[in-house]
Amino acid sequence: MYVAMQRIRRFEEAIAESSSAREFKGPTHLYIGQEAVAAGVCTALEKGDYVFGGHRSHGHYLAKGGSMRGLAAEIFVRETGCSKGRGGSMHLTAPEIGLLGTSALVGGGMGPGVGTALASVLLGRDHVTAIFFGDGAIEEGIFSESLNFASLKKLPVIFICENNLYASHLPLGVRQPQPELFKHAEPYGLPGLRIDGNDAVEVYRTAASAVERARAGEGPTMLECMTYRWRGHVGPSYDLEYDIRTREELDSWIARDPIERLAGRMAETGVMTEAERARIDTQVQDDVDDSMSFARKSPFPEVKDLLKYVYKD
Ligand SMILES: Cc1ncc(C[n+]2csc(CCOP(=O)(O)OP(=O)(O)O)c2C)c(N)n1
Ligand SMILES: [Mg+2]
Repeated sequence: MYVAMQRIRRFEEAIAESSSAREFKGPTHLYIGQEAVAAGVCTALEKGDYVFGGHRSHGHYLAKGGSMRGLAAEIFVRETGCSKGRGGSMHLTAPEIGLLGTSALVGGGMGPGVGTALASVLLGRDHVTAIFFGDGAIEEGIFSESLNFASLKKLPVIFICENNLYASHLPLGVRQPQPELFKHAEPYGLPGLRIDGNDAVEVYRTAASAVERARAGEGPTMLECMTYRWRGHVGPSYDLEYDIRTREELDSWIARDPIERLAGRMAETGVMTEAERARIDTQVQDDVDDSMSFARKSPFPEVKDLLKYVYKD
């Protein structure tokens, strides 16, 4: 989980810098600060399990085992990208690792995710589907439809709501009459749990129980993971200039950095020495540098191929 989180953090820091330098076009929603959710959940999944995400899904892709080169090249919209440069940051596909798609539509992963879980059951396979979405997706109709159907059919789904307290520039308090989002699970008859989304171990343990329950045919679970994105809604800035959130609020969440918390715990318990940490970090940085130069050197798709992959033969 430490490696997975560091890969996300360092990769996105490089992307933030590259975005500021206007090296690529297209909106990029950074996940920095939320890494423990992707790392904890994906560590609880098997290779054959499925993942769906949204507009802020670089972390889900990397934690499930997606190629960093493929992600960097996709953000740079190059032919070598995971979606062959047709999708960009918000439309990632990597079926080889079970990531069937991320979507720019808020809540857009829910319908296809529940459908995938239904397919697993109909085909007699024991795969679990994890669907990541933000607190904003609770406000979409597909949220209710998906929880209802998944619960009714006892589908092997984990609904992971990453509650980072904001949907673009609107705080939760001006959008929701009650702030405990996990309670939305109850009327549909599935367990809803709120957990510390900045504690990778807690996320892993809770996700592992939900996965076990799903695989045993006992139905879906909804997890509300309390977390915070350090950067603003879109792009590398911190959104402190808009009078939406305060420096104090941001600092209080930086003090709860999920990476430092896990690293501290690992150091205390003797699981990872300083030297091991330094070796891992160097390797991660080398991978990040390699992926960025791979993306920069890769060709753009050609105009004549614009309609290629629009439909599969
Ligand atoms: C169906 C739909 N409505 C509105 C938007 C515009 N939009 C893009 S991201 C976003 C906020 C999403 O917030 P949340 O789900 O909490 O995810 P976060 O950005 O916090 O990770 C909105 C409203 C959209 N992409 N799709
Ligand atoms: Mg949000």
